Amino acid sequence: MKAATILGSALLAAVATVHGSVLPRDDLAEPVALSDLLESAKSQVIDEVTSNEETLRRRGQTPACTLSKLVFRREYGALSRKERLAYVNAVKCLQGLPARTPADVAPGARSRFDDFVVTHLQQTLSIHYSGNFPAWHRWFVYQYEQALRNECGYTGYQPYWDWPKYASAPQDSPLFNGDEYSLGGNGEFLDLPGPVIVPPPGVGGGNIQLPAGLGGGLVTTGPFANMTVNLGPVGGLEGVPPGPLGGLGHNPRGLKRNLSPAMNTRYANYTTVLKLLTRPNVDEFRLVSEGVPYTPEIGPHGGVHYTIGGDPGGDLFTSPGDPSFWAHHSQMDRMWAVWQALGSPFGDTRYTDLGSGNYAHVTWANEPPSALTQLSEVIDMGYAAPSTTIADVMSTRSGELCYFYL
Ligand SMILES: *[C@@H]1O[C@H](CO)[C@@H](O)[C@H](O)[C@H]1NC(C)=O
Ligand SMILES: *[C@@H]1O[C@H](CO)[C@@H](O)[C@H](O)[C@H]1NC(C)=O
Ligand SMILES: [Cu+2]
Repeated sequence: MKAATILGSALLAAVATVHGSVLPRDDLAEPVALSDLLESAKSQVIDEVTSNEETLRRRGQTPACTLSKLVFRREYGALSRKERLAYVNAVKCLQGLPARTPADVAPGARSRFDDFVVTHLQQTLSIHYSGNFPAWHRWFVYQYEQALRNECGYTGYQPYWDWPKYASAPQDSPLFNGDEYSLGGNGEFLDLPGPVIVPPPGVGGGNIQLPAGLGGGLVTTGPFANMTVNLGPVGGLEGVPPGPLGGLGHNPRGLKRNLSPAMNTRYANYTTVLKLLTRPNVDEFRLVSEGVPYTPEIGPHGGVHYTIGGDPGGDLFTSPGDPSFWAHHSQMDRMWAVWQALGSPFGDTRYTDLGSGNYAHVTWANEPPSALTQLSEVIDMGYAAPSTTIADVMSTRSGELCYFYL
């Protein structure tokens, strides 16, 4: 049976599950429909790469992405201890390499790791709630993975954080349990009230009260205990004063986290993921993924950023300065890549359509009103890495890219 056929029926079954109110009774138990969708997406991608390869070879051309070159990013907990340690050591290596960002651009940038933080920080207001958001972050994560591999000898791929898997206790997950194979533990428990999100200046909306986390203080366990954060914060959480030079100055301080099962459960459970993957078009996909502007419905994107919380994790601008950012955004990219693959039996518009809703423009939630984002738009990596265009990264099997997710 062709994967497309299997896919079609699995997708219809999953949609029927969602619309027929037979939703999973427990948001924390993996629904069968979800594993069907994930399997279908994978078969679809393998079919696509195979047939594309055959077509090109018949024309005497050499395909860039072939089945033997296709690599799979894996869930953090699915990596062996040795693999997790190799990843952690590569991140530490990047934090030890000299920055390429000139000191007059960002005196706070002290490492190659910081180069990526600067690139994100400088563009925050044009790469979130905008048409380039998914593609921009796809290339950002890919280039970080490339830096780990090419500059730090890492031989694996960027692992992802399967949000719902650990939703009831992220602090006990392989990512955050604080053992030597984790990305460091939670911050010390400070018994703080729930954090309050403050929208960036010039952007609409009021403050949003979030549920309390289980930490708030310095990370004291695992490989990133006592890690120094150099850049930011810019602002974003009430009561966290901004750093010098709009966050680009040197502001050394310890990494803080505020891991929150309440946030994770509320914003990124299995129901959320199933809902996300069954959205019929990109505008609806984005509204689930990033939430409804200026409401407490902040979607799994924001929900998981504030599941990490703390400093710089709770700062929209400087969040890539927490090493767990990359596993979160790898999962963001996984959701997009899987959703794209699930559209194939109905045509391939998911690889070209940037939508037309509020999140499809060049400004943050189309405020002030602006043009629709174009596929030809450049994705600027600043001093961190080479730039590209949105069109080049619309598929994880196009241009330089040749990966998918297990
Ligand atoms: C972190 O720093 C504190 C205080 O400087 C020190 O007591 C502790 O041993 C350090 N922990 C690690 C894991 O390096
Ligand atoms: C699970 O996620 C859905 C959609 O994001 C949300 O409406 C629901 O309240 C969440 N469940 C729990 C137990 O928080
Ligand atoms: Cu971002």
